[in-house]
Amino acid sequence: MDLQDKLQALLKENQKKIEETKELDDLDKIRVNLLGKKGPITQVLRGMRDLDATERPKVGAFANSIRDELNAALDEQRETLRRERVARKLAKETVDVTMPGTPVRLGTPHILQQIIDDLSDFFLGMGYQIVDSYEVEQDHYNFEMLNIPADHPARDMQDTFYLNKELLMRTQTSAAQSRTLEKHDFSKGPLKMISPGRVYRRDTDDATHSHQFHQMEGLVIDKNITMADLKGTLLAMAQHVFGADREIRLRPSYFPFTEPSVEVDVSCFRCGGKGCSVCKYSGWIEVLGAGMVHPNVLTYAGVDADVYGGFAFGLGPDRFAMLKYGVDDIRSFYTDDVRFLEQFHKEG
Ligand code: FA5
Repeated sequence: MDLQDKLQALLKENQKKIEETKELDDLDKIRVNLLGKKGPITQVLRGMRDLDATERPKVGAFANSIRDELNAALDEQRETLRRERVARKLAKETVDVTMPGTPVRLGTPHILQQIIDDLSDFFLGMGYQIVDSYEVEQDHYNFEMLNIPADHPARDMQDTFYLNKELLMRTQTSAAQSRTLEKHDFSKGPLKMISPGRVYRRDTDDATHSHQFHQMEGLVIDKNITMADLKGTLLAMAQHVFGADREIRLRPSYFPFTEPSVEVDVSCFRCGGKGCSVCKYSGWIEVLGAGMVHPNVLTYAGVDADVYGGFAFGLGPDRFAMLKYGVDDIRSFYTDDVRFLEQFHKEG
């Protein structure tokens, strides 16, 4: 067999092999074996040394055309295999839009937010407006305007984080009182507001204290508001949150911005007032501070204290949630353990 026949046979045999190759990797191997330095074409071309000088260019040109044909066959098969591979991948990744989806686990509002939302709904229903106030507050509104001057001992119980001499993290939502009073136009009607939000104190964290917690302020100012209005409002609120059979009692207390001031207890919802571990066997649970707004607070805010008066209260949603759901550590609300929070899943 002369060289040309050998090359022709090589082409035939390999064209078939290339067409039958199913994997791109195998195709690469064939290319290297066939056209590489040690491949059969190179071997055949080495044989050209023995040819006549006149024959060499002819055989050389023929060898090149064979190599080109083999390259073309390789390229074509590569393209075919690549297309097949893409088609296979696409077929595998086809999305069946009729399949049911993977259910997404829905979250739920934080239990403290649920308590705040529920109380807000309750007070909205009684005609209160909801006021959002500053967490970074001026000493002026957090203390001075509430009848707590710089040297007042009541400040000791509410030490906080100071940003500078005048700015602090508010210690009580009562700071929202004067800001709202200053702006309120009494010719348009009474002021009835609640103001929920975070407050901060330099308290040491323990089971019942947190350095940041929530409060909800309530303030009602009009003509002829009496303590009976305060008591009626808080009784309705306590029955809404803790159950229709609840009673409340007021005990004398002291806040610089209310006079008289009271602590409000709710009859124990666990034992109904007989005495149990929840109410420490007293039948009552302390839930908030309140009182009739001190005339100084009204005067400082530019409201005529001889004409207007009213009541204020400040409650702690964290403590409400602890009591209502028997949570024994306030820190559970802030450590974001989903296993704890999921217990308060709210449907819808
Ligand atoms: C006040 O902060 C008054 N501003 C409340 C008030 C408003 C009285 C309007 C009169 C008129 P007190 O410091 O007691 O009061 O806090 C009120 C409530 O906040 C407490 O009953 C309690 O529920 C909650 N609280 C106080 N300190 C903490 C704390 N470290 N961690 C969690 N809750 C707290």
